[in-house]
Amino acid sequence: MKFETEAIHAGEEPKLEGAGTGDVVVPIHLSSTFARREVTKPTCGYEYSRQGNPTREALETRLAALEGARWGLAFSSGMAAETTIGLSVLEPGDHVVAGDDLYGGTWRLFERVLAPHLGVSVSYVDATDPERVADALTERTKLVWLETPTNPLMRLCDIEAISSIARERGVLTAVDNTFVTPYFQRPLALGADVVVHSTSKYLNGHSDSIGGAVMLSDEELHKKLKFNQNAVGAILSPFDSYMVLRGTKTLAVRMREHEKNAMRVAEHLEGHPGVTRMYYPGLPSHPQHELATRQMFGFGGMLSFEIAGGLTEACAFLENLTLFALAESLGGVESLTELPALMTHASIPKEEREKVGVTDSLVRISVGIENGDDLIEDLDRAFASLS
Ligand code: P1T
Repeated sequence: MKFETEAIHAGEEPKLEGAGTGDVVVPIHLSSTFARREVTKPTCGYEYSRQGNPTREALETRLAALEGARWGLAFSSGMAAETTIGLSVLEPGDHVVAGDDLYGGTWRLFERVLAPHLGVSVSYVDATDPERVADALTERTKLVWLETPTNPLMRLCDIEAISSIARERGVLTAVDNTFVTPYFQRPLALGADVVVHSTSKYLNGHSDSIGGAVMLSDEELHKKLKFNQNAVGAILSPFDSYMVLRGTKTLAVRMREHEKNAMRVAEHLEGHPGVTRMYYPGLPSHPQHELATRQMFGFGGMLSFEIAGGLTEACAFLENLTLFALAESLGGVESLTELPALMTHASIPKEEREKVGVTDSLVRISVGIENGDDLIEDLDRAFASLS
């Protein structure tokens, strides 16, 4: 089946046999526990909702289908998904190679939690160059962690090249596919071992649920993740599972509209006197535009730019927008904008983030699916108010 069809049907086929009720939409199974006839085995396959829940399982089937994975697991947040991967793959003394442009919360998890409490070390490298990843691998490296496109600088990592380097050395590659979703990029088909998502973003798509997901095809690793997810309790609730199931049904149409508007906004901003640098992989001027056309089926709805001036101009611009909400997060139908340096990436020390290019004048936009004319008008008005 094609993507649009899987997005609507996978995991949600009506059950007309046996005790099935023919629901076209999977019900929200709120029961926290499940009765059984015999002490030694669960009669209907479920024991307790932390361990397994029918609504969550429907979502997990859907998510696996969309990423071309054998298994999906739905977590209480993107960070819960990342934490569970860390706990399942890493042991004290292990080493991680991570891209140097990452969501601030991921950096915080590595530096403030996994490094001090699990005793692992993390090297951050410019993963736009696969050779730098190769050079950073050591005998103790267990995991390569990539975001592509990166948050917030929209840089790309060559998933195929990096996964193949890592695999040769017996190292797992995990790709955070939150920014473009499986509609535009399928990391597992390019050789990655694990895909991670914040479903709080495009997969749910309506800025009204926090969740995370992991998709993978390795049986051993799936077992470990499932065990650890249950052990630490990092599960998505039945209600949120339903929300993400509902959201994924329109993922394809939403992503097409996000991209159409993002391209329009990117082209408009690229020539704007108030903008000194644009970051959108769909623009031919993006240094990795060729990789973008090869690795992705589209360019997504996220973009960043450097505003002329500095922090003062950036803050004034953001505060003068009326249609774009000034808010963290991304991937909802409504346009959002933010200042990574002081918002989503504030947990990274200033010197670290500036080394990578996350400056005080970097503005990030999650382009929504409103009418493009209205978006351009709002941006132009906010620029005009600066002069
Ligand atoms: O917020 P949560 O669902 O826990 O997901 C964390 C996360 C993981 N990976 C990426 C690439 C992300 O962007 C995020 C969350 N990011 C934001 C809230 C943000 O505004 O960038």
